Amino acid sequence: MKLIVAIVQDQDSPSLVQELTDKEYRVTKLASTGGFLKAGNTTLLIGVEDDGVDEVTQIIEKNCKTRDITTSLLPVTAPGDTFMPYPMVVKVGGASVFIIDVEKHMRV
Ligand code: 2BA
Repeated sequence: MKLIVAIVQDQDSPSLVQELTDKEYRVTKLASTGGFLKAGNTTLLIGVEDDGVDEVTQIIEKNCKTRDITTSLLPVTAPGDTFMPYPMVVKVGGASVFIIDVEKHMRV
């Protein structure tokens, strides 16, 4: 068994969770925050038998789009020791996915 941890954009999570649950995968959805942009994102925990990993990763790929996000969170030093917000475009997504071996899974 594997635990798939997928960090996705909030906009992509409804369709992704819907398709996973329609296909009878079990999903837990957590509200999370990215360390870099400090913006909300969604972390999904998906426990899956080994033979389901490929299908789940395909479903994640299908539902998660790459987007350009403009952030002004990064201050740069300007002459005179003042800080100015500096707009910066970063590409976010589709998804950051970690696939972890599960030693044991119990439902008690
Ligand atoms: P954030 O940390 O808010 O990062 C948002 C996006 O900002 C990243 O998109 C990436 O394009 C950019 N970025 C992040 N750190 C950067 C840096 N040090 N310098 C320049 N640009 C940087 P994604 O790579 O698609 O990541 C989306 C979200 O997935 C991240 O939000 C974070 O919550 C999570 N994530 C990504 N990689 C991770 C990892 N190795 N471990 C834990 N969480 C991760």
